[in-house]
Amino acid sequence: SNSRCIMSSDIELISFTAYVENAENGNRVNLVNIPGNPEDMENIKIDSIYEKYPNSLRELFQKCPKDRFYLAKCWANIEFEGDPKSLTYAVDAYYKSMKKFDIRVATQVCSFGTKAVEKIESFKPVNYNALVGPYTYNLENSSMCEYMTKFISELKKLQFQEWMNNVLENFTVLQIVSNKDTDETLLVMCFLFEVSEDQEANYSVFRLIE
Ligand code: G9O
Repeated sequence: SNSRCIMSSDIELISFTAYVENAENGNRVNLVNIPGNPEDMENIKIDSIYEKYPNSLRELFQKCPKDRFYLAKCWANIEFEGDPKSLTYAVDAYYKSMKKFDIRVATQVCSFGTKAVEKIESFKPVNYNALVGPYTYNLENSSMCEYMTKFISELKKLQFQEWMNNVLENFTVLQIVSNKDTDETLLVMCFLFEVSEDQEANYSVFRLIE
């Protein structure tokens, strides 16, 4: 499809945000913020990114409809401050579908192309009793695991952005949304990261093609 939305024929991303909140003053800083309808979207060959992800990505692409694979290159804003004890790291992601199902969201953090940690969450459609869609699926305030929070705080200690970006070359995130009952893959998001130079989270989104 020519749509500029991060979507498949089964489900659509409304937004994806990773953020840090400071309990002392209520400040919230977005590390990463991706809208479901980015301003621009180009195609990129999925072959060019396989090495950064587990082999499961190649297997998924081979067996699934090709309309559901996306790459988000993120320039993360890590210019947040605060006592580590009062910082909480979390993710919000919202999805929308005309179809009604329970979804499973598997978020894998990968190091050198190998899965390091994985979080699996399930969501029911909101407006469960509505006879017609759309239905929304709300992954909200999902705390990041210790692996991620340590990774980000260690990254921040590096003296130069170039060093941070060198570390981030070997760090990726893979998020797979599937139908919880049938296991059908609904949407796949591959994330790559650099650090932002202007205290603002930026992104480019690509459609992944054969
Ligand atoms: C500079 C790097 C910024 C990274 C931003 C984080 C992106 C969102 C990934 C969150 C995944 C968390 C999964 C988890 O907690 N797994 O256990």
